[in-house]
Amino acid sequence: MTRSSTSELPPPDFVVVANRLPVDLEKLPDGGRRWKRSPGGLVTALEPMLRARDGAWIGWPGIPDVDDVAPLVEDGLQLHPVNLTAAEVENYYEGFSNGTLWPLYHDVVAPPAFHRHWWQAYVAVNQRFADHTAKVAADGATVWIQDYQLQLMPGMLRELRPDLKIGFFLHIPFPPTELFMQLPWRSAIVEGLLGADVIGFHTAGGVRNFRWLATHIANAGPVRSRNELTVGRRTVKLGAFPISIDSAQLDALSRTDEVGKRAAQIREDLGNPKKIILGVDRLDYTKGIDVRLRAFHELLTEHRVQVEDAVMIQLATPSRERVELYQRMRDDIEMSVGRINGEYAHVGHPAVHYLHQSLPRDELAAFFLAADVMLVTPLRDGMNLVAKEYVACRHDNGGVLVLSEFAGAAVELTSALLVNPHDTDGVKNTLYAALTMAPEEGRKRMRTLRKQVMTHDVDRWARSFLEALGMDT
Ligand code: GDG
Repeated sequence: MTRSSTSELPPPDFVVVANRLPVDLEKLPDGGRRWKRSPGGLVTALEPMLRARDGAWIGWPGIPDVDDVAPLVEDGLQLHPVNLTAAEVENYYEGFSNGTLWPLYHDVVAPPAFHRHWWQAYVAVNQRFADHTAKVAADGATVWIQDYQLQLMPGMLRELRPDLKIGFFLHIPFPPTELFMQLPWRSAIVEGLLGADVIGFHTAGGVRNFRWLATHIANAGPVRSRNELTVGRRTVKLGAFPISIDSAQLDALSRTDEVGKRAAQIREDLGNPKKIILGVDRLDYTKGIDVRLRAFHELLTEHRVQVEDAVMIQLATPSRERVELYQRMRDDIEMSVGRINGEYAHVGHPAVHYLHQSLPRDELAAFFLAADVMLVTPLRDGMNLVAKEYVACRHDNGGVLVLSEFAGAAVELTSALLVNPHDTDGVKNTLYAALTMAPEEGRKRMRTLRKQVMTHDVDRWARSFLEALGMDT
């Protein structure tokens, strides 16, 4: 990694703004600090375009109260840290973003909390991001703002810099209007978003919900077409841009000898069961981990599945651990795992293997390759990349994907076995159908799924959004 100061570079004409930078700042025991890469799908997709254009990324470096961190350049990419105080992390991030917006936008599967001091922090932090971006971006630059933490920013930035092209993409669902209307600050959010030239959602449902709100509770004028609104003298485009993964890279990784051998080893370590059932999620109450544990438990209780034949693995990445609701949910899930194992495990053969850990990417690919049935059962999910990653890893056309109708991915992955996660009998019977599916039908479905995932990757997603914004990709 080559690093230098940003003062040597021209102002960027392509800027990505997200709550987090693609690198994390870490405090060392000796009081020093160092940067650590935190690669995610978004970074992989946007990095080549950012580097090709002297691009910049603006975001929080992940630890509070560090206002002395200078911008840096990493391999040609400018990184601009925005500081958050410890109180702002609590009120803007854990509070308004994850305690109000996250549950509200996920169909209130947990009750959202409405606190005025959380909202005030959200306004202040969005303004800081807007001020910072206004200073950094070149004349006429393209600015792409990411996700629910920064919904006020498009409007704030337009006030400061009307010359910019501003795009906004929401990574989580945009909720039904009746639920959104609960939000005391609903008009401010819709008007903030309308500051963008293009507002992107994962699905057409999100577009519909937003269009209704824009014309009923905010300052949008007549609808010019299904996907265009008039706001003052501007036209705001709305669109469904289903995000994806780096499909080719994951396909190649899963074809390596190392991953193939590791998948075989996992199977052997589990005692060569006939079927391996897998779940992979951030430990979040929206992901429906409890739903699939219940379905598996009932299949065991009804003797339709024997523990000698089928084993379940749940990989749960630690997430939002400071939030009380997440701590309680973790306890509940761990209690269910304990109960199922208490009733059905044999010594040396648990029914459910549960890992509350984050695993390296190649290890994850090996689990995908080893799993006969992949259970993706969120109560609501913007897209769900895990479903697409599973498909990308199945170069052998093996494996069956069980997918919630309430994940954005269900719009594209129609050859999965689709389930309603609120219907326990439905999930249970579908899991049973997946476990007993004729291999030829499984392969046929997987081939169709792979056609979709391999041709619709994250690069295509980014390009289609940026082209809608008028950028020459
Ligand atoms: C939000 C929206 C939308 C998980 N465990 C490990 C690990 N992961 C990786 C997965 C996947 C990612 O994390 C999770 O992505 P999801 O899409 O499933 O879910 P969210 O984190 O909730 O993402 C979602 C997404 O944004 C993009 O717009 O699809 O709807 O909620 O890539 O593989 N990665 C590694 N070790 C793990 O243990 N390395």
